Amino acid sequence: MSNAQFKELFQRHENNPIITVKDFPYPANSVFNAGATSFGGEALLLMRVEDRRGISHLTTARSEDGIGNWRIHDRPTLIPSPETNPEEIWGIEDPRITFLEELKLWAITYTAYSKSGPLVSLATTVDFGDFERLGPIMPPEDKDAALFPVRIKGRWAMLHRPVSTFHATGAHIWISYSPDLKHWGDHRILIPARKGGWWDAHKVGISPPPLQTDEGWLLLYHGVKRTASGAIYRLGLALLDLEDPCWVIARSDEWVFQPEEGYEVFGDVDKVVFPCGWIIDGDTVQIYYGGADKCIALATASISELLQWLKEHKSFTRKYQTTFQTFRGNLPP
Ligand code: BMA
Repeated sequence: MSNAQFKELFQRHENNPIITVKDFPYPANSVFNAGATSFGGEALLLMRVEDRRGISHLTTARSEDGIGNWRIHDRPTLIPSPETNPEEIWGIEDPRITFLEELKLWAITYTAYSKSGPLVSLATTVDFGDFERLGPIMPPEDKDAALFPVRIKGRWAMLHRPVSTFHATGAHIWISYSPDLKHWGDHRILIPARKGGWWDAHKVGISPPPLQTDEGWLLLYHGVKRTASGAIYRLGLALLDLEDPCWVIARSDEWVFQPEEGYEVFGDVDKVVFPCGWIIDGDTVQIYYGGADKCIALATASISELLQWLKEHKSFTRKYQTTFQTFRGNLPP
């Protein structure tokens, strides 16, 4: 598979990067890693903005076509609130937005940077003006959380990425369940980081929220490879069973998108592509990703092409369910 073929899966927009701090109505160091959704007939981004102290907050941008003429909120939309939520003392980061049809609201999972490390917090909104904080839902260290949009067999489900001090095994994508969005359990490892020289050895994490397709839940996830000159953040695909997402139907061996353009390779953190949101329009998905922790860029892809590619490139043909037991003895390499 050549890089040219990867480019056919994801087309970078010619105006990339589509948002930088130069577009900002107030001073900031960087804008990146934005959650995305359709709101009021427009594209809405909830962007991670790092201020000039190094602390992140979230700010909305709206656009009719999701490409240009972004209307950026003239001040931070959701700021860390350490007085009420001490876990937000060092900022709030990397939001993933899921519309929960049943509750008629948007749920936002984000990283709260606490004195004990990053953790997963949840807030809800109906208008992206006022937000209700539900507080921390996973203790540190945990991040890269995204909700499924519907209940699975009566419970809410969430992907997330805890990190244990037992580093030997790497940091993996887990799935957990909740009756009420607040109390989470039935935790299990879903997509393990591979080992050795793999592009997704060491650390993996979900990127945008799971996307419901006829063939299963489509996942776009990031994998981190450590090299002598630092980490490289690339993207891969996986597919989960629609009825029971504990079952992994497919996972790509190869990455499908990687830092190549200048705005992806050079920034505050070099060689990072980091999507937190995508917006679906028929068969087209618009993927909003952070470039090198400095800017926001856009790529588009065809969902049917992604599914077809995954079918042809998956690393195994049987479904597997990851449990603690199989994790020890019976994983893909
Ligand atoms: C991850 C997250 C992202 C960031 C990436 C690269 O751990 O913190 O916010 O984009 O590292 O620095």
